[in-house]
Amino acid sequence: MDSSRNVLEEVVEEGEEKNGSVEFKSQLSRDIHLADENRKDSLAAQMKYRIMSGDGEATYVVGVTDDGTITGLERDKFKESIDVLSFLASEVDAHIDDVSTWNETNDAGENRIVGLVTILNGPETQGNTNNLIVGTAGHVDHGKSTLIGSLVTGESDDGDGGTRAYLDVQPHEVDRGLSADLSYAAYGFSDGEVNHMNNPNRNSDRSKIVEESDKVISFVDTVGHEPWLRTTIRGLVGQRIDYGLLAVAADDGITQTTREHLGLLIATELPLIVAITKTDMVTDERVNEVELEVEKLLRHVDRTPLSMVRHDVDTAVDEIGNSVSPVVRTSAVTLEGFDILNGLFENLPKREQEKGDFRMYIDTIYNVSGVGPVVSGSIQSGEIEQGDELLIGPFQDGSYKKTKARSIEMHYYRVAKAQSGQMVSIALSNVDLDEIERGMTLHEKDSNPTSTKEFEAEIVVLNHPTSITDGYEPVIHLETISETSVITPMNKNMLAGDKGEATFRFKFNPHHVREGQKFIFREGSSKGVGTVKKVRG
Ligand SMILES: Nc1nc2c(ncn2[C@@H]2O[C@H](COP(=O)(O)OP(=O)(O)OP(=O)(O)O)[C@@H](O)[C@H]2O)c(=O)[nH]1
Ligand SMILES: [Mg+2]
Repeated sequence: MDSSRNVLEEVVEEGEEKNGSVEFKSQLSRDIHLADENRKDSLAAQMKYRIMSGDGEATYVVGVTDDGTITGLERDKFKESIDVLSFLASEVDAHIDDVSTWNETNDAGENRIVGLVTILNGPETQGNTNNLIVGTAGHVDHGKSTLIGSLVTGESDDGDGGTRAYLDVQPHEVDRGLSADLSYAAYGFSDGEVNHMNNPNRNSDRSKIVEESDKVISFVDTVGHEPWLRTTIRGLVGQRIDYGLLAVAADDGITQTTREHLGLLIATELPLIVAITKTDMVTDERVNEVELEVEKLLRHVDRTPLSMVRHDVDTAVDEIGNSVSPVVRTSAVTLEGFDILNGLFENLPKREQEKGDFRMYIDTIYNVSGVGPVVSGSIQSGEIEQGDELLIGPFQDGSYKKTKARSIEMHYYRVAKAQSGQMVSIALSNVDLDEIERGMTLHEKDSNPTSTKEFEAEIVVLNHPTSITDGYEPVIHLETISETSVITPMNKNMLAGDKGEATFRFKFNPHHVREGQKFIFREGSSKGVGTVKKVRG
């Protein structure tokens, strides 16, 4: 128990003054306190009043009844109460500055939590702008999730799926030992120290990383299992990834999936780090052999391998780019190579960011009860501030609709502002959950966003069993858009390896498409990459 418990006792002793800045709450729940507009408004008004009474600072005592009886709350209910307070604070342009907690044992001998929450007027300062987004790729079971799990926690793996559990959280993933959806994790650096997480599944651990680090590394962990290629592509083209991290297991070596994922990373022009994983499982000779294979493969796609056995982190940081790719030997069991990876992530620069109007492609849509729809994705350009009016769309008829950013979070950490290259979740108002779809965009309110059904592109056919002719209907993956299109090549009958021009028409919905965007198209085993040349409307 915290020795400063007398702080709590003093506050409780003084009680809730009618005109003061202290408010007691036994419990706050989304369903009761946020679902009803009247109740929500009056709680927000009360908070505003408390903040004013305290000259910009209010204290909420959570787990204590109006008359000062300390009842405490179970962990989940306490957390939900804090979430509700955080939401109310954002409604009145304030933020939670600090939460102190104490453990109480109730009469039944159960462990309960009481907390003192300090709320300050004004929005929170900007979240971490110094950040990197790293996307994983590689064959199924080659150790992607394990590498990320061990990196962010600093814990070694048992070689039997121990640390990937932090990334594979859905029951069917745990059962089968396969990642089935994208997962996200983060760790950070401050003053040369690594800030690890104890448990990446705990939202509070993730928000702490953002709060405490000078630089935050966010990972998008993709999936290696072939049937989920669509998800892998979504992870690699749908976020503003700064670096790709390709895992190649030292025992299996390079596989067809390795080649395929490398192809995707190269097509999207991402700088790349190759991690040879599981070095603890094989002999040194075998590791050398796999590294040679990797070097050969990289040269084949016009990248120069930079062996981290022979070069240091500074050299890699200077040289990495679209031509040079560092190759690092790693083991999640012995933690070989982890210093090098940490050194790289701490020092690698973020890719250049687009300035201009705010724009974000929506990746995932959540419903948070009492709050409404929350969308997540990486900001493509510009800045966003809590309270900004935005446009969302395009809808079926090509139109956009007004919405508003009620609040913004980075890895569960509430921020007042965010900018291009950051991965955020944005709570929206004036729009219904079932109207929003992945692939839609958010824009600054006066930016007049376009909507497109048809565009011209320059394409390269990577793999196609026969020849591409009119009427071929591939799925286009462009940012977070993934939709069937009808292709009309300018030069008929393009074969694998051919370069040319083609027109694409989305089959169902219009989307926001911009000149210069890169995309991937595929149907079955055939694939190609393209660059948008002209948007036709
Ligand atoms: N010995 C040893 N085992 C490892 C290492 N890295 C991963 N493993 C084991 O390899 C298995 C597969 O690892 P995952 O991290 O799930 O592989 P993945 O690439 O994420 O697989 P998918 O997400 O399904 O594509 C797990 O049982 C891990 O414990 C390592 O460095 N050494
Ligand atoms: Mg995985």
